[in-house]
Amino acid sequence: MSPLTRITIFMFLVCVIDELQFHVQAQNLKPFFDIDGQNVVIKVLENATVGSSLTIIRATDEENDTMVFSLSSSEQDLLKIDNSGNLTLQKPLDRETTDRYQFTVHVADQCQGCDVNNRKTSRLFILVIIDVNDNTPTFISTPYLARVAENDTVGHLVIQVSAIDRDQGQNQIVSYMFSPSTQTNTFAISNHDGKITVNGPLDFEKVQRYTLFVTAKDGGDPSLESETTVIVDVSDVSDNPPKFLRPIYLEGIQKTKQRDRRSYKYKQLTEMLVLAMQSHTISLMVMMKDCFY
Ligand SMILES: *[C@@H]1O[C@H](CO)[C@@H](O)[C@H](O)[C@H]1NC(C)=O
Ligand SMILES: *[C@@H]1O[C@H](CO)[C@@H](O)[C@H](O)[C@H]1NC(C)=O
Ligand SMILES: *[C@@H]1O[C@H](CO)[C@@H](O)[C@H](O)[C@H]1NC(C)=O
Ligand SMILES: *[C@@H]1O[C@H](CO)[C@@H](O)[C@H](O)[C@H]1NC(C)=O
Ligand SMILES: [Ca+2]
Ligand SMILES: [Ca+2]
Ligand SMILES: [Ca+2]
Ligand SMILES: [Ca+2]
Repeated sequence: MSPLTRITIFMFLVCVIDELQFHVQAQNLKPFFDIDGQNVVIKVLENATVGSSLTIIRATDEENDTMVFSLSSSEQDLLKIDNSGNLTLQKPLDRETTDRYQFTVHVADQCQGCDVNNRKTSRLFILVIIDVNDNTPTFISTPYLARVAENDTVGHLVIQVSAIDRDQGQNQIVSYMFSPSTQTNTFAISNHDGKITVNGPLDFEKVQRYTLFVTAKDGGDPSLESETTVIVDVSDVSDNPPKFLRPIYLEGIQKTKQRDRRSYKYKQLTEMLVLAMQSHTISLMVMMKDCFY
């Protein structure tokens, strides 16, 4: 074999080895996200503490190259990820303000001679904020003022109270009840819609104003509640004309009809005198008229 041939073969081998090395380097694969058991949707309670871990994002590099994690999100500084894929919360959450975020996790490998910026694999994740019962039902217009007529009957709608709760699901469902401090059962309240109705007889001569205390309670566990005052004024209806005592008077006539007129007149006048002392002037005048026609 001539020296020239040897050199040619040597150079050829060098080329082949070079080519092989280049090939191996090109074969170094980018890391990939583990799909198995890794949900794209990450759920977190809205009361999660700042600094707590939300999940570990898992990725694999075939060549066991060092992996570098990074994030991109429109929400600056909300999340942080370290190179073990540990995703941590950096700001407090509030589901009532924002109930989900989208963010992209990038993972790159640091292989020899590789440019880390060109070796990113990316995946979109969604952070879903789960409601916590952190809002109390709030009455819309408090205190409530209502008016009923004293002749309003059982079932008559007095007023509807309403409280809103900014939470979600059971944490938002409000039920209404009279607080223990409500001293009367002249009114009833509908548990689900806050309608207050008349539940017993009203009498302006006895009670002119009722003060009701209403509690609104949400369905959370534990539940939150608030209280409002409902003032119900009773209006007078002229259901109390001066008492005439006519039945007694008529009875008097019946009993004395058979007796002589003088006796009848005398008894009647005596009765009227008694009545006159008890009764209103107007009643007396009516009686006098009845008596002498
Ligand atoms: C978040 O709220 C839940 C449900 O009310 C409760 O069990 C949990 O202890 C709270 N966590 C924190 C960190 O306050
Ligand atoms: C993730 O980070 C949190 C907060 O720094 C830490 O408490 C937790 O131990 C870490 N989890 C893992 C698996 O490294
Ligand atoms: C990478 O590491 C794993 C576990 O440590 C090992 O089983 C595997 O053979 C390694 N792969 C390479 C290419 O070194
Ligand atoms: C109550 O009394 C007023 C006045 O007498 C009358 O106009 C009204 O219809 C009555 N209402 C009821 C429910 O009876
Ligand atoms: Ca790699
Ligand atoms: Ca909240
Ligand atoms: Ca609530
Ligand atoms: Ca909430």
